[in-house]
Amino acid sequence: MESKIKLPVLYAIIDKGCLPQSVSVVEFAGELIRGGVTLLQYRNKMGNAREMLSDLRELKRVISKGGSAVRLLVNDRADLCVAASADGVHLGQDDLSVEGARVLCKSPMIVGISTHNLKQVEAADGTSADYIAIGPIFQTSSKANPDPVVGLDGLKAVRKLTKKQLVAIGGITRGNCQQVIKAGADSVAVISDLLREPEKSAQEFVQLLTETGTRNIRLGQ
Ligand code: TZP
Ligand code: MG
Repeated sequence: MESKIKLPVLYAIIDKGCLPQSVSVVEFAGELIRGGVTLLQYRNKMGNAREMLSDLRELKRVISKGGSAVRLLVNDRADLCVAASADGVHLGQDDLSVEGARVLCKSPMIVGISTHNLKQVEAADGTSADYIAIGPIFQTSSKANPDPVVGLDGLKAVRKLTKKQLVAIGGITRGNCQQVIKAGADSVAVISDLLREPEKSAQEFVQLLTETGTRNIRLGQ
């Protein structure tokens, strides 16, 4: 099944557990948005539902105050997505199924799913998911117990299996993101390479990944 949505090239993940203690989720989001981010995911593996809902509501407030077209997705929790009126949910293999989450997050809300191998990608392709995330593409230290690295060749193989929007995740930096798009990803999801100087890093990612950047690497083939 093909995707109805088009994702931006940069998908910024705000992982609360990875932020320095002195930086709030809202401050961090503000910087990312100033740097040109239009798709954010809130990820919090340690917090309880109340804390998560409170963070999500604050995030919604800063996003709508800016009047910008920024979409906010919630990691793992379709219930909190609805409670916070967020734009969608990102599911893992152990969360609600895509169709289970759709009961709460009906289209045009976004439902995305994480996959880690070709079998999971094939299964996800047969669902109503709006996008499939595949990873880790490279080694990452931002995720506990990551699955084996997929690599750029694995990403190319995945690209052949689905027409859905494809998000690459895991170890993606400003130094390797162009190769990832060239290997077939529509979007790159990033945690750590946005943590230091978020506004500047986001700007650089967007610059590298927009048409000029990708055209340059195609011409350089
Ligand atoms: N899923 C697969 S890899 C990963 C997640 C959540 C972590 C990505 O973080 P980073 O710091 O961009 O490698
Ligand atoms: Mg999950």
